[in-house]
Amino acid sequence: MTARRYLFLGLALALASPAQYTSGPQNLEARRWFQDARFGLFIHWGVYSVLGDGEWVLNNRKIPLGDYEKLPPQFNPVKFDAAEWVSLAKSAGMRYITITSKHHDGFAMFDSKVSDWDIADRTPYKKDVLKMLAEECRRQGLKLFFYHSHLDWRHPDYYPRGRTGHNTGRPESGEWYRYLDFMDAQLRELLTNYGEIGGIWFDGWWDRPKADWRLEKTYKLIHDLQPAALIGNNHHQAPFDGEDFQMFEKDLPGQNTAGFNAESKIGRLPLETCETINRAWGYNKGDSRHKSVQELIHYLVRAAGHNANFLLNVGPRPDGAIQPEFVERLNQIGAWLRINGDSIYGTRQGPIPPRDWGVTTQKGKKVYVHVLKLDDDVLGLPRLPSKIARASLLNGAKVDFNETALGVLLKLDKAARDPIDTVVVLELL
Ligand code: H79
Repeated sequence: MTARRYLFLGLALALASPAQYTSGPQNLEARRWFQDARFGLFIHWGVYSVLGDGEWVLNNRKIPLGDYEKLPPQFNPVKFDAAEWVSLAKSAGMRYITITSKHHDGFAMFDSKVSDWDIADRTPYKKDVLKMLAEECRRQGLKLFFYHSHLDWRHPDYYPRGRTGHNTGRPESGEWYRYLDFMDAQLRELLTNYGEIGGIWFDGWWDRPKADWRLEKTYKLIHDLQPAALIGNNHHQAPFDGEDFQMFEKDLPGQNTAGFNAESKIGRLPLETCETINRAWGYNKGDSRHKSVQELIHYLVRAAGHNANFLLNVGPRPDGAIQPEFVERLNQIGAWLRINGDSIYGTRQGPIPPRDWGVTTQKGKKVYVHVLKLDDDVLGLPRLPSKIARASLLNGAKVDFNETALGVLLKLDKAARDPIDTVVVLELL
């Protein structure tokens, strides 16, 4: 092609394609904050919690909507204490909370004026729990994000239906764009009435991957209302235009053990991975397979080594209490972070990519080598970008090392190692 033709093609493309999203300084600053934060609390809480069988119960048990509508009158979380939840997150070392404003059942956990399918109108509790949490987060210095489901198993205008939510007894009709208007109206409420919000964590796009979700309009609404709010969408694809972070469900970036992430190409945005403590997101009373503290810390450390945040989930009970198995684990992770936090907060992925033995993180000239698994008393590393000035454990104890043209050997005697994570600090020249 001639240069003129290229120019013409370029012009045509520029005119045909909508303006690309460019994030402004407040948003870029919020992204840096987000990456530095590294650890957040995910909360799945809704009227489904009453049944204690996870957040998918409406769909899984094929409950007719008329029956499901009997749940809100039973949802009365008299033990809910926003200060207690936020303190728990804080003592776990978490820097933000992401809570379900609306899950796939469509129930708004806030006082929505555009629907009566919400906590204020349908439950004896009546209070707006998101408002209480937003105020408490501000008081205690945590950021609050909202998980918001695109997918809606109850709204009559969520039509044509997607892959799920077919057995709730809705008429087979509806106005798709009216549904999108409704969703935008609720998002406007969430970004207007709760002060500064960390961002929106979308889910459920995958229910109708071919639908016109009008994301551009929705994303613009959010960014116009709050330029610093970060948008992420759990669509399991490479990031779309207008998004500010990329998340991975139940997998580290690049992995696909849970089967959701076959198409999740890693983009250039800040990354986050989310995981449950037992197997359920929403409260599941029969699920007692809780991951150990060590497993959860390893997940946090490996996430940081993949340059990703870790969003760890709890599903509170319908009465507002968080079960002791969760509380215990969160407190123990917090105790670990109070000692080892320098190697996690404010770091980015280190110079050596994730390995079987562990990962590296980095902050300035400090490389943190997280040794999670080691059979011998020495660990061999490939050459680093510059020479090592000093090697020590986080508590200051010296670590012997041998640096050659081939790489670095660290001497890590069993007695000096930590059963969870031996963190070696390499200060580079
Ligand atoms: O909120 C939690 C879950 O309820 C939600 N995301 C987390 C954070 C979630 N929804 N769905 N899933 C997780 C997994 C869904 C899997 C399937 Fe499908 C939906 C299997 C079949 C329909 C998506 C669409 C995967 C295949 C097709």
